[in-house]
Formats: sequence, C-alpha cells, structure tokens
Amino acid sequence: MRVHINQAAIELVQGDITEQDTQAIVNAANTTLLGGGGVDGAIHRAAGPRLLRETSTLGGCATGDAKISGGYRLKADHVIHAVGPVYRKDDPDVARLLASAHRRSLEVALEHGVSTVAFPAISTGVYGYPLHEAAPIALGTTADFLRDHPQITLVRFVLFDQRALAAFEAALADLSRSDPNVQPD
Ligand code: AR6
Repeated sequence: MRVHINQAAIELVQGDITEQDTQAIVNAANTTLLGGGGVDGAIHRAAGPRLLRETSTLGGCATGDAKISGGYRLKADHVIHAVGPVYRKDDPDVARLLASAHRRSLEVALEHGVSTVAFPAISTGVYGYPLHEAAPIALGTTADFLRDHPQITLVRFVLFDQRALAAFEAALADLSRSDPNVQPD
C-alpha cells in the first residue's frame, strides 16, 4: 500500500528491514545502543561488528530520541537508532515518546541529507506496544513531518508479518480518510 503527501510517499511492505535499499534504515534500539534482540540483533548481525564499534562511541540514546551511524555491510548507507518506549497501558507518556522516536528519526535523517528512510514497527515487539495503537502514531507522526519537510521523499514501513502489515494498512486507510494531505496512490 502506498499514499502520497505532496511529492513524498509513505509505503507499507511486508519484509525484513535489514534488506532495504533506502538511504537509511531505522533500528528499534535500546538506550545503551549496544545491540539486543529483534530488529536490533538482526541489524547488528547484517551490518557486521563495525556497527557496534561505532554505536558504543555514541553515548547511548534517551527514550524518544534517535542517533545515526554508518550502515557498514548493509545496503543502506546509514542506520538511525531510535529508542521507543516500553508500553505501559493508560500512560499518556508512551504515545508521546513513540511519536518522538519517529519525529527525531526523521529530523536526524534530514540533518544528514537522507531522503529515503525505512522504519520497522518500533516498540511493538519486546517493548509490548499493541500494533493497533502504535500504527496510527507511527503513520500520523510521519505524515505530519512529510507535509512540512519535502526533502524527505520516501518513508517505507517494513512490517515483519502479515498481522503487523494489516494493522498498518488499517491505520493508513483511516489516515487517508481523515487527513486531506494524505492522498491514495
Ligand atoms: N525486520 C522488520 N521487522 C522486524 C524484524 C526484521 N528483521 N525483526 C523483528 N521485527 P523489536 P522493540 C519486528 O522487539 O519492541 C531489542 O532487544 C517485530 O515483529 O525488535 O522496539 C532492543 O535492543 C516487531 O513488530 O523492537 C530493545 O531492547 C518490531 O519489529 C528492544 O528489543 C519491533 O520489535 C526494543 O523493542
């Protein structure tokens, strides 16, 4: 599924984030930036040991923030390490922090001249964020950013399984009904 915001596109695909050919891929990292399981483990394995050597010099990353490194053996030139929140039901901070992790990732991309970015579904694995709550936040924050920053031309959400893809497709269909800036392909 694909929509447009002015000249930019948001794309949803099922797949593996480590195989993307966007200029940057986003990692669902933790505050240490020293690696972990899930997406983080897969990205470190695919990029090779030089990635950890670089991320261990970055001084960690606060929840809701993002930092950039090289991509090493990946097709992507850069990895943007974003730290989403651990989900806590009925805590309004988690939505704010999940939105911030997406916005900061896109700001960091912009600061480094990156115009195409692939995201995983941040916080929806080990960190327990329900997909149907995370998807509208991820997509809404991205659509708002693209509206104001035409330098970013493509944001691709790479969903690992059919369930995640379906949740993002439903949220993107809702967004294209409610946000006049979001136009179907
Ligand atoms: N490509 C795309 N999506 C994937 C892949 C992949 N290769 N592998 C898993 N997913 P998670 P989090 C999906 O747990 O919840 C790490 O240990 C997965 O199905 O990777 O933000 C870090 O170091 C899920 O929908 O990230 C942190 O400690 C989504 O990616 C912690 O996990 C995110 O799952 C971060 O937890």
